[in-house]
Amino acid sequence: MSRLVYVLNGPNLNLLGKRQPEVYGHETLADVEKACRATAGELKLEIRFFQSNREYEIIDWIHEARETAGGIAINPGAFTHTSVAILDALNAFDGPVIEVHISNIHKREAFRHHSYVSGRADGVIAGFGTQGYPLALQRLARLIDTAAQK
Ligand code: CA2
Repeated sequence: MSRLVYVLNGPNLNLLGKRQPEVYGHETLADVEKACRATAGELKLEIRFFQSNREYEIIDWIHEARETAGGIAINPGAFTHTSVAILDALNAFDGPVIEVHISNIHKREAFRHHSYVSGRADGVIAGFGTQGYPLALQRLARLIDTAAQK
């Protein structure tokens, strides 16, 4: 299985570290990408790191990942709670998928408690702050290694 992992980020995550630090912390998305690249290096993973405010772009990256990648880490942002289209795209991806949320969505408003993406994700990380991203990569590396041994 490919050791390429897509790290996908949904709408408004480009504002990370710039607004609402009480909810999402002080780290920017560039900081998150840097941390992911460091962890990926340790795990011998290659990563492609993307953010978009457009649902179709996230779907297109998932389709691209079908051809190239061994795993996906995804923070779908608010599309988590609305997007059957992203769920459908993930259902067409064969490798492991880890869903990441910076905040603990279960401690927040009721409309954030349901995730369409969780219907496909092999694991969900929520409320670990931006530390959740490197943790997701650790889990993906383990799942990719295990699949390679079979
Ligand atoms: O906790 C998460 O990671 C979320 O996926 C973030 C989404 C939210 O809609 C989900 O319910 C939970 C929102 C991302 C917006 O990020 C911002 C960051 C800084 C300032 C404003 C928005």
